[in-house]
Amino acid sequence: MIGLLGLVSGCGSGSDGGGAAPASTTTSAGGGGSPAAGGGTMVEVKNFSFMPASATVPVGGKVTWKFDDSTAHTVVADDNSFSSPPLQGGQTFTHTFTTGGTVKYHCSIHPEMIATIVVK
Ligand SMILES: [Cu+2]
Repeated sequence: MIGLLGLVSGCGSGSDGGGAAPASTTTSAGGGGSPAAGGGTMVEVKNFSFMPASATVPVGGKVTWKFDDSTAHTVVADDNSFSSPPLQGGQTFTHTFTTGGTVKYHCSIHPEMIATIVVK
């Protein structure tokens, strides 16, 4: 039997307006290198906050942060299990969560920007 892995997050609201940036960031972290097209959870970094501030992903799930603010932000786990460089202007950063638990993270440039990923 083939489990129907959800195309859950499908197409958002249509009027998204010109996302022209080709997300061809060279990831250093080995592996597949397919752009985070299928699946995964998107967190927007905008207006000095993470939206949603708490996101839930399954173990093995991917979270992609999209940096849509006019100033650079980072995504850094409080336990330093992952971190991004400063990003902005529509750039993205993806991390795969392989262990269950609650991961708190923040922006190292603006420490008041905090949020949580729940992995289960
Ligand atoms: Cu920031």
